[in-house]
Amino acid sequence: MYGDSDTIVAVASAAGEAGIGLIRMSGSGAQAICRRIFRTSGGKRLRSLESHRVYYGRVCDLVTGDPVDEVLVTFMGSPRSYTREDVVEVSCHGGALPARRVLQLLLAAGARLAEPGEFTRRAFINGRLDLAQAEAVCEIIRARSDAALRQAMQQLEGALSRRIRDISHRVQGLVAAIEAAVDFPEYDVEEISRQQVRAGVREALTQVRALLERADDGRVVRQGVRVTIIGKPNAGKSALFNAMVGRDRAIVTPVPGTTRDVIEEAVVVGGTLLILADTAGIRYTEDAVEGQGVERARRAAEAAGLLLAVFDDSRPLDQDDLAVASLARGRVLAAVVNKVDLNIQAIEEAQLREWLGPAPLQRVSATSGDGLNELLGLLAQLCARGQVESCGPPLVAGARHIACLEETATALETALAGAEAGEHLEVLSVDLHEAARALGGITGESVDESILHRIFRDFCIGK
Ligand SMILES: Nc1nc2c(ncn2[C@@H]2O[C@H](COP(=O)(O)OP(=O)(O)O)[C@@H](O)[C@H]2O)c(=O)[nH]1
Ligand SMILES: [Mg+2]
Repeated sequence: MYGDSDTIVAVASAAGEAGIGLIRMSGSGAQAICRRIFRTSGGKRLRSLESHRVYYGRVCDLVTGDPVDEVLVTFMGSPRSYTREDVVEVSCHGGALPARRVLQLLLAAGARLAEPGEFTRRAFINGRLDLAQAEAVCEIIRARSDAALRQAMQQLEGALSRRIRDISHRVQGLVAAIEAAVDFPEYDVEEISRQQVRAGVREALTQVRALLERADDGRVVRQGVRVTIIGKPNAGKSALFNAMVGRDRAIVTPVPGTTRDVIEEAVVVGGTLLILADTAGIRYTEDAVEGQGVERARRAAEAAGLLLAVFDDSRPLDQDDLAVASLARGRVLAAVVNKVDLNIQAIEEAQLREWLGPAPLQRVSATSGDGLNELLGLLAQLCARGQVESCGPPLVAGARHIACLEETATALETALAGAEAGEHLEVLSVDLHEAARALGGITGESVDESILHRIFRDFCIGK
């Protein structure tokens, strides 16, 4: 179908001052439109562009012919391009104006402004990427840690798609076997088929469940884990937060109740993105402003995937510590005994362990840095165990895949229960068709326009 679409154009580089600006154009008219505004360094118009060649020259005004910017033009002829259509990329000088001027000229010369994600959408429509791969493009752009980038790259290279197709082939094989049995009942293959179906469905179900388990880890990798630091006033929460973030982001003071709002920073630990949140101290208070801070700390603790409960080793445990411990108990957490540099050892650790249950405990000094690396290592371990929940609303991609996989699992479970209950093969076939359809939603073989619209609307323009 590529070849007769209209020609879209957009600025693909980020706005603002930069070395280079990139304008991208795709569609059957890309070459002709580009030639209208491009002149070689000798001032000539080109009669045609050769595929996969770079041309040096100028972009000139359509009406006056005045030079607008010095550029490099790359032409990638269909189907050897990102969209499989003819693609032209114009590299101009960076900064706010040049790219915008080139864009305006290309629009005036006959291109249309691309919608967000429209290039990738065309790559999908033209069969260059499947839907899971197209979504990976968006995730690569958004990746905030090495682990997230690696995962998105694997998805782009088709790791997820291959697994899905594998399962899909298995399910379709079962459907075919059932249809054969139903079409040739005289061969009495019914019983054999039923066993074959049971075994096949079980294997497919195992594969789907394995993917679902990994999907949760994937969510953690992509979106990071919210780690909330709680503790009574002056336990050293802000000092610890700063030490972990590596600079003085939160205000540290000897006056209790200084941190009244929740402060957040992202750090990458062991390849996982942690969203660290510093909170106000937890204690009973009559100060209205500080009271609000305490309330917010409680809410931040509730939203956390992992809690860091900080206790001050220079003071004996008290009622405020008990309040902190009860908030933390039963959650995924690391207990931190802080200010070990003072060597006061006022905390009775047995008591603390009793309050907290089986949480790991790490002794640190936020000011000297003692024990900090061990603490980070501990956090990385806790995240890697996969018990922690990721933060934030799940990205469309991840959530969509999980929903499709869950639908698949449900359909397979129904088929399996049916097979075990001696249900007619035709009935099982309906469930298997449903499973195959749900799987196809991930790779985009069976997906409707509204879903495509939702996916690509979240892309940036020019991608
Ligand atoms: N000696 C020592 N002092 C600390 C340590 N951590 C924090 N402090 C001090 O304890 C006080 C309270 O720290 P801050 O981080 O503001 O506590 P928050 O109320 O829990 O945020 C400040 O005076 C810090 O300098 C530590 O590890 N060792
Ligand atoms: Mg503080």
